[in-house]
Amino acid sequence: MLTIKSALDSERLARAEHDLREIGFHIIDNVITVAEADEAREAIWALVEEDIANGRNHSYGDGKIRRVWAIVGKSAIFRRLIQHPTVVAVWKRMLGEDVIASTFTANIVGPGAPAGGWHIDYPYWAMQTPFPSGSLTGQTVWMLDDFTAENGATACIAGSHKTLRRPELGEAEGLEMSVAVAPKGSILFTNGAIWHQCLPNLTDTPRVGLLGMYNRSVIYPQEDMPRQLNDDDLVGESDVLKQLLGRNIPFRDPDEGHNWHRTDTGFRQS
Ligand SMILES: O=C(O)CCC(=O)C(=O)O
Ligand SMILES: [Fe+2]
Repeated sequence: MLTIKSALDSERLARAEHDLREIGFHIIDNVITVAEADEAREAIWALVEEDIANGRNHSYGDGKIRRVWAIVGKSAIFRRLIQHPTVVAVWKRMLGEDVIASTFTANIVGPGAPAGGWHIDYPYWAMQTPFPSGSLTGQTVWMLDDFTAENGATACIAGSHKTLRRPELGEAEGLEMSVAVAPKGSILFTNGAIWHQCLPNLTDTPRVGLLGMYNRSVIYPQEDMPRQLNDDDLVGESDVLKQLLGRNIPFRDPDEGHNWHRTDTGFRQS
């Protein structure tokens, strides 16, 4: 079980919201314990080995940065983390009470990896500029290792989300960056429109992070979240998990006089 070490009080929540709107990012230290971070890290490592055994190579950055996709259904620890109360509180505040998850993956920056490359996150990269000024999406970087300036920590350009556009090639290189240095178990929250990247890993140890993206419910998720847990697995799970997986979105059917909801394989009547 996850131990919730401290509830996010309203003052801290207001600070997180302010920073995400004005600066574009906010760090909360030690959201989970080192033991919990280690449990999640081990679960990711098992999935990496499974991917390798199955010939799946979701890597970039000279093959040294590896993604593990669609993790929420693959271990109980990820089902707990995706709906962690601190995370849900922040994204409900930024993205609405009916917030949904867009994607939940791991990003592993291996030894000798180059920088990931400056970018903005989905759905912004799929959109025309200028972006709308309200937040559509937010990124949750779970640090499953200490993040340091040497091991591939995430870097952001403060205030860049306010440009409402993507960085031109090379544009971000000359700008001052903020590096998310924090202990294992901490979270970096970012506004999805901020210019950011993972830095090069100059050490001989992989840096493991989880990336939980959350959207306003009107934005189609990046991964097919409703399909990642089947109906049987969801029995006994929380309403917030069902909401995050997009199982509660009502698709109106005015002719039939009821709504449809997503299941793992299709739709059901509500
Ligand atoms: O792992 C990180 O530090 C950030 C990766 C990232 O920005 C992404 O994959 O969109
Ligand atoms: Fe990103």
